[in-house]
Amino acid sequence: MKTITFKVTNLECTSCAMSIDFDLEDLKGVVEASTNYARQRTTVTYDPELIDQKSIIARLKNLNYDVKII
Ligand SMILES: [Cu+2]
Repeated sequence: MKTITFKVTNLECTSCAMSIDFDLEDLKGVVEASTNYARQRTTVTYDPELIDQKSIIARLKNLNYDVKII
Protein backbone atom coordinates (compact mmCIF):
# COMPACT_ATOMS: atom_id res chain seq x y z
CA MET A 1 0.00 0.00 0.00
CA LYS A 2 1.01 3.56 -0.64
CA THR A 3 -0.18 6.73 0.99
CA ILE A 4 -0.23 10.17 -0.58
CA THR A 5 -1.38 13.51 0.71
CA PHE A 6 -2.82 16.29 -1.42
CA LYS A 7 -3.73 19.81 -0.64
CA VAL A 8 -7.23 20.59 -1.93
CA THR A 9 -7.57 24.33 -2.00
CA ASN A 10 -11.19 24.90 -2.94
CA LEU A 11 -13.21 22.95 -0.41
CA GLU A 12 -16.23 24.93 0.71
CA CYS A 13 -17.58 22.91 3.61
CA THR A 14 -17.26 19.69 5.53
CA SER A 15 -19.70 17.89 3.23
CA CYS A 16 -17.40 18.60 0.27
CA ALA A 17 -14.70 16.89 2.26
CA MET A 18 -16.93 13.89 2.89
CA SER A 19 -18.03 13.58 -0.71
CA ILE A 20 -14.40 13.59 -1.88
CA ASP A 21 -13.77 10.65 0.40
CA PHE A 22 -16.78 8.72 -0.91
CA ASP A 23 -15.81 9.40 -4.51
CA LEU A 24 -12.23 8.38 -4.08
CA GLU A 25 -13.15 5.24 -2.18
CA ASP A 26 -15.28 4.21 -5.17
CA LEU A 27 -12.14 3.97 -7.26
CA LYS A 28 -10.78 0.47 -7.60
CA GLY A 29 -7.55 0.25 -5.66
CA VAL A 30 -8.29 3.04 -3.20
CA VAL A 31 -8.40 1.58 0.27
CA GLU A 32 -9.10 4.69 2.27
CA ALA A 33 -9.52 8.41 1.66
CA SER A 34 -9.61 10.91 4.45
CA THR A 35 -10.12 14.61 3.93
CA ASN A 36 -9.61 17.20 6.60
CA TYR A 37 -11.64 20.28 5.72
CA ALA A 38 -9.90 22.64 8.14
CA ARG A 39 -6.47 21.65 6.95
CA GLN A 40 -7.55 21.35 3.29
CA ARG A 41 -5.86 18.01 3.00
CA THR A 42 -6.77 14.66 1.60
CA THR A 43 -4.81 11.57 2.49
CA VAL A 44 -5.31 8.56 0.27
CA THR A 45 -4.16 5.02 0.87
CA TYR A 46 -4.09 2.93 -2.28
CA ASP A 47 -2.78 -0.23 -3.85
CA PRO A 48 -0.22 0.84 -6.48
CA GLU A 49 -0.87 -2.35 -8.46
CA LEU A 50 -4.47 -1.33 -9.05
CA ILE A 51 -4.34 2.45 -9.36
CA ASP A 52 -1.72 5.17 -9.67
CA GLN A 53 -1.40 8.64 -8.27
CA LYS A 54 -2.25 10.20 -11.64
CA SER A 55 -5.65 8.53 -11.79
CA ILE A 56 -6.48 9.65 -8.27
CA ILE A 57 -5.57 13.24 -9.09
CA ALA A 58 -7.48 13.05 -12.37
CA ARG A 59 -10.57 11.97 -10.45
CA LEU A 60 -10.34 14.98 -8.14
CA LYS A 61 -9.82 17.31 -11.08
CA ASN A 62 -12.88 15.85 -12.79
CA LEU A 63 -14.83 16.82 -9.70
CA ASN A 64 -13.48 20.35 -10.09
CA TYR A 65 -11.17 20.38 -7.12
CA ASP A 66 -7.82 22.13 -7.19
CA VAL A 67 -5.21 19.65 -6.12
CA LYS A 68 -1.60 20.10 -5.16
CA ILE A 69 0.69 17.30 -4.13
CA ILE A 70 2.50 18.12 -0.92
CU1 LIG B 1 -19.28 21.74 0.49
